[in-house]
Amino acid sequence: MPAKPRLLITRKLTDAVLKRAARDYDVMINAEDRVFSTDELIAKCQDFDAVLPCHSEHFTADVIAALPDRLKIIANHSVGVDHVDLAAAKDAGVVVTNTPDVLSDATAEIAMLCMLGAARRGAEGDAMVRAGKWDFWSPAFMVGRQVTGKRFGVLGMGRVGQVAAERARGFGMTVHYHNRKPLPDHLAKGAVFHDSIEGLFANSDVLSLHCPATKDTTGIINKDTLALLPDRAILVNTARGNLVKEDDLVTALESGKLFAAGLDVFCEEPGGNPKISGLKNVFLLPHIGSATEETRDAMGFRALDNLDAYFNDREPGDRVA
Ligand code: 8YV
Repeated sequence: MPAKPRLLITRKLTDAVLKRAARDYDVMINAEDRVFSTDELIAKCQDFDAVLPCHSEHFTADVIAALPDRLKIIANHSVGVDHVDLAAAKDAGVVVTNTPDVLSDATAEIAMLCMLGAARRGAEGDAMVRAGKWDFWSPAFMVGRQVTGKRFGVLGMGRVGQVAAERARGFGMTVHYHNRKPLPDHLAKGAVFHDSIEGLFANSDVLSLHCPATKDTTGIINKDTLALLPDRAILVNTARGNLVKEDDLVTALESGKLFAAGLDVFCEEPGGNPKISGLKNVFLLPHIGSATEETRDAMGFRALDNLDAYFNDREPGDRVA
């Protein structure tokens, strides 16, 4: 690399990542670690050759149009890229990269936590003990659903979905999935392929969402598709909130059509949905699927690997636009 390229890092990354970034780039960080408004994001980007954002920064077509000519790469610290208008980036000649693989284990762990928390009434039990309201016990007390032997349905059997399936097998579950195409046997590992979501949903005692948020998948969980699930199924979402029509989810949780839901993501973030958090049969987390020490380092390093490639005239390994 000639002179150090100027790099804007929009959120607080780990010390190890910032140390490496400062070694190789002329770095500006967001010391307050708060989300920039759209105007701030545009203004901040003006003096930079590259930006390393999180999913909290929205690179809409308008933002991309307002980027300076010198800024030619958005190296995301996320696997999801629904916060970036990829078509607009491509038209503007701005390279976009993401961080796949390195967060699959952490996110699959959170999917298991959400599944078990929902099935075994984890939030309800925790709240009761914490509030000093645990004053009764009986064999009929706090009885949940067991996942052993049940069917784990994966919508989107990509990298995270495959690890989640592997973890679910550890609980004695059988795996069903829907993708556009069946996986080769060595990746499917015996999981049953369904060529339609109708087929998958009808065979999912637990349905776990692992597909990206696109115009085709927005609202894919709605009153019609929830009706396809077996009665008393469990929904797990560690992917993106807008895959789910939240009002329809609330109705299904209130009616008992769904036994419970375990959710790490919401349409409104941060914050969540008060109609959902008012229910007993939910286990809720604040979008922490990839939030482990190991994975935060690995995501930051992967984003820097992509930047290093770009600034050394190599194709970034994780280019998505
Ligand atoms: C992150 C995520 O929390 O990678 C994604 O798509 O949603 C999460 O892993 C986040 O984007 C971190 O920047």
